[in-house]
Amino acid sequence: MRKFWFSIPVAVLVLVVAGSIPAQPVNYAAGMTYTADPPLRTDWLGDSGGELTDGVKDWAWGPVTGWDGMTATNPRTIVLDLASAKSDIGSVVVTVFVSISSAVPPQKQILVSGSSTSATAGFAEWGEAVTKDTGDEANYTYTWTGGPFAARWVKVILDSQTPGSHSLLSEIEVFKAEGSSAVGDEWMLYQ
Ligand SMILES: [Ca+2]
Repeated sequence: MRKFWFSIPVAVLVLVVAGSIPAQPVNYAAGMTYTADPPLRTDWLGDSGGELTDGVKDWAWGPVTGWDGMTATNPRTIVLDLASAKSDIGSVVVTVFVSISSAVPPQKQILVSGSSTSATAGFAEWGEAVTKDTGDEANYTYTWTGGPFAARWVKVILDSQTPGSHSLLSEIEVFKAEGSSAVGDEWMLYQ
């Protein structure tokens, strides 16, 4: 009996501690490769090849890459290769650099689609990534949620605000759908 009464508070404590730590979202896009169509203007902002998946998204020119509005047609697409098939993509977040004073506007629209076939075929449209246009000089976060969906390749399609406008971005994240863990479910019983 003594052992029984000792073990219950310890078990509750473990559940409380485990339940209070928010799970870190899994970003499937981290460090992954991508292709762009039309090609990114690499001589201009200097994307060394991985700026959109390197985790750096400060509001500054350094982490930014994209398309020069004077030369790139709309729409402008990025296809991320997640390296292996995923079954549970829950959200996609695109960080867009906006500087009105430098003539870099928000995007008119960003659409998200996914494919399990290849980087060039089999894409199903998932929906629009939306943001709140604050008018600020800031990064705008365009977010699509609606999964879980399966895919290996994720495409984002940007339409600039008006023809001739730049599309500049610093990061694309593809998050695993959040699900409740077994520990989380047990913790709920104690609330
Ligand atoms: Ca980045």
